[in-house]
Amino acid sequence: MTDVTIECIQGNIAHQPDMDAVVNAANAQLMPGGGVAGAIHAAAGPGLAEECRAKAPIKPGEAVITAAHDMPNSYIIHCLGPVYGVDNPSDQLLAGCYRNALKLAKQEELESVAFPAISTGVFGYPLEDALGIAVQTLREASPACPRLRRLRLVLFSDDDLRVCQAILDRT
Ligand code: AR6
Repeated sequence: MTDVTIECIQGNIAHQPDMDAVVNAANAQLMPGGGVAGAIHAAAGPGLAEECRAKAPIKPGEAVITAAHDMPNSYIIHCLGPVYGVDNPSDQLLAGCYRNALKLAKQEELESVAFPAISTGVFGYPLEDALGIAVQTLREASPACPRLRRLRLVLFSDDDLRVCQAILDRT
């Protein structure tokens, strides 16, 4: 048994000051973009893009970790989600993002990590399917991280939050 809690909230992934790390729904070049990547790079400042340059590119399903720069967290974990229906098998690549993010959390002995709904914006992954994979993968992988206590899924809208809460309640 694990005592890792998984919660979901409505909010902005760039404003989660009580978490050790936040996860970026990155692009392959780890550069500023729209959505989550735009919000995180804006909050972290230009030092983040500079650090990212040496770590890019990454492939769908992969994750890399950087400092959080001007953000109040200790780290940012950058995941490249699959473009739905283009990067295949999309479900396994999406699960890989969450699994690889937790491997980095284990390596850095993190206690808390906040995730956005990776791939469900520009990359087009249907929200309910993506969140089902997120919850299942986090539940499967978190027992291997002895220091981990809290996982948070940060949804951008109240509607998305309701979908996520229903998945957490029934699984
Ligand atoms: N906080 C929490 N969730 C957010 C935020 C935020 N600040 N902004 C958007 N979302 P996306 P992807 C939600 O497009 O699909 C970027 O341009 C959003 O409603 O950020 O993995 C990158 O540069 C959606 O549910 O990520 C890449 O090129 C989810 O977060 C590409 O988009 C993910 O939306 C990555 O696409």
